[in-house]
Amino acid sequence: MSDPRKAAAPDPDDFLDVDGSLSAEERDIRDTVRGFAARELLPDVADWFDAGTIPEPRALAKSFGDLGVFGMHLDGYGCAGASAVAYGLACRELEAVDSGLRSFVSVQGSLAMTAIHKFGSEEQKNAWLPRMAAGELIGCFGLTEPDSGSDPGSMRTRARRDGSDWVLDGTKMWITNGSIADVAVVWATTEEGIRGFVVPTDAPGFSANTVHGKLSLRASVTSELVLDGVRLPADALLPGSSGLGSPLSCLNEARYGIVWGAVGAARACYRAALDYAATREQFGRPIAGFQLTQRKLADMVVDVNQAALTALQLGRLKDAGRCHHTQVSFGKFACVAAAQRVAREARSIHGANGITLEYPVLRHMLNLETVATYEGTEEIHALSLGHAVTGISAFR
Ligand code: TGC
Ligand code: FAD
Repeated sequence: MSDPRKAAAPDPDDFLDVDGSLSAEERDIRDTVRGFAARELLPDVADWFDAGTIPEPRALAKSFGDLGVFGMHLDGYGCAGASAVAYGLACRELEAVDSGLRSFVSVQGSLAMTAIHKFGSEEQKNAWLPRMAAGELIGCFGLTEPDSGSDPGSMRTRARRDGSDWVLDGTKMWITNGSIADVAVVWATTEEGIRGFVVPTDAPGFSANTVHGKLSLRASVTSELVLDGVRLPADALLPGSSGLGSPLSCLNEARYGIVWGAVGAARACYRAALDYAATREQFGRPIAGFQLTQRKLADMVVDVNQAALTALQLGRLKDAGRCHHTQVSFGKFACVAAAQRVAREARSIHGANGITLEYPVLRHMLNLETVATYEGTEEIHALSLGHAVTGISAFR
């Protein structure tokens, strides 16, 4: 038995040495994305959040493409074919900067590209995926509608056949990257149930309106998509898509990335709070020396590390082909809630400074409101877990 007194003191930034079990290749990917994020994203992200937009989304897409993170977990068609853990690490490092930036990558790779990769024809895959992986084309994923959020099965967007064409009518809402996208993967009801369509955004009848006034995920473009008699050739249909399970299976991929991303946001808030507590003095000493502050830091380091362990375990299960979608729900439910607690405590440790953009904590806290809402709200994932453990569905 090893002697715990001789073990090295834990690193406050990785208390349980979760990253110690990463392979050399996984560590390389982590360090590459972390370095990119520190150089290319962190210096500007507060300004982007303040402005409520990403000023040069095409340049950003190209940089993400060059970095190799778009669809990095997919095989072939210009994608990196990386492991689930490697993809998770990339999400973690991006979301440590801002949830909106991880979202850019999730929507492109885990949603739009995954839908084409899973359900597309060879022609569709060759036409879209290499250029999306390279960041030359931006994709979005339209599932949610104004009246169908948690219950996407109630969607009203319809696709009807007209000769060999398809004609799409409906409205999608809250669509990330909608108004900067070249291609939209749109889910619609047909006579055969829900199917997916690849819609070039320059198709006549397609328009996108940017949502303004968001107080969360401000460094991200969110849009309404309007489909007004959009006529598409027969080959716009994703031939392998069939039923609500098709879009939901794409969501699993994005939710998995969010599990890791939440760890990144939590870690960034915890680190900011540690730094601030060590230097901010009140009553003649650093606030880190007060018992109440230490309790907050203890809660935070536990939340960050438990969330990191959950993410890694899900990644290992996924790489072994054994990750069930309700286990992804477990991760989204647990890790996003942990990140919200950490962000809230970090904000309180920062006092008044914590409400400014000079520190990252309120920005993360506000972003996490979106992260807890999209890709299945906290309640939906609680019900998914409840269903899994009881066998009784309580959704309706
Ligand atoms: P239900 O009858 O339970 O399921 C219909 C079919 O789908 C299967 N299924 C799944 N398959 C794969 N993965 C999953 N996670 C699945 N969940 C269910 C299910 O087995 C069934 O298959 P079959 O063969 O029997 O037909 O459907 P329901 O209508 O009762 O709804 C279930 C519920 C509530 C869990 C689902 O609708 C849901 O997940 N709602 C939340 C909606 C949501 O998450 N929307 C996200 C939109 S995209 C987004 O937010 C992008 S944010 C940007 C970013 O990611 O950064
Ligand atoms: P509702 O479904 O109306 O829920 C409102 C409240 O009711 C929630 O608290 C919910 O948990 C609760 N509730 C609903 N049903 C139940 C139930 N059965 N039991 C208990 N409580 C329940 N969608 C896309 O398709 N593509 C995107 O790219 C995308 N990006 C987004 C980006 C942002 C910034 C945001 C905010 C959202 C995005 N979404 C996207 C939409 C997102 O997926 C939905 O907001 C989410 O699914 C919830 O739907 P809703 O907002 O309509 O809330």
